[in-house]
Amino acid sequence: MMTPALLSAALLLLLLPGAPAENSNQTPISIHVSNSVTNAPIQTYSTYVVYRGILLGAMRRLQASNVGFSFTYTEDPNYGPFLESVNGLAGCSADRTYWELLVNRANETIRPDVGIGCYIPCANETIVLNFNKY
Ligand code: B12
Repeated sequence: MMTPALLSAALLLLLLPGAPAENSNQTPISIHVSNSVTNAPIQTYSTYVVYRGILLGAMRRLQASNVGFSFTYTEDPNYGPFLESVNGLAGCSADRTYWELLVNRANETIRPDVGIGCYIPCANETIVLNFNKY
């Protein structure tokens, strides 16, 4: 049984602003668009995923906000969405180019083993969409 003092403390915690990110349902992330083929300047965007939301959701939201970010994808029958183009530049099998998905977190860069439809970003991660060769 909770004492009245404990009960009011618990209620106060629930009402306090700045509740944990999980409750606010917006996990902030950055998206960087880079190009390892031409070394064009990196373009930087801010957006968010909802709690445990997929990267594709954040990319759709960013595109809809008209800040100059656009992308297209194709649907692979086995693996889902394959990122085809970003900001008007498309990967091309004849040139062996594609959009690589990288993630900068803390002091490391990882190359996720899933695509944009499966990757679930963590708070404050930088997602790097990098035009590259294979
Ligand atoms: C070759 C290959 C690639 C090539 C494909 C281009 C080409 N023309 O060869 C390139 C380098 C582009 C590539 C990229 C990526 N790949 Co890849 N790739 C493979 C690999 C080694 C062989 C695929 C293949 O040729 N199969 C034989 C052909 C006949 O079958 P297919 O159905 O036509 O193959 C197509 C699909 O596999 C598709 N494809 C390849 N990779 C991916 C990834 C995703 C997310 C999707 C939707 C489709 C897709 O491209 C192939 C050619 O058209 C497989 C592993 C394996 N051994 O199967 C991984 C694999 C499919 N790739 C994988 C991943 C994660 C990626 C990347 C997300 C890596 C990254 N972090 O950037 C990116 C995709 C980013 C994007 N743009 O959306 C994972 C997918 C797992 C999953 N459940 O999502 C696999 C299984 C490897 C792994 N890590 O386990 N990949």
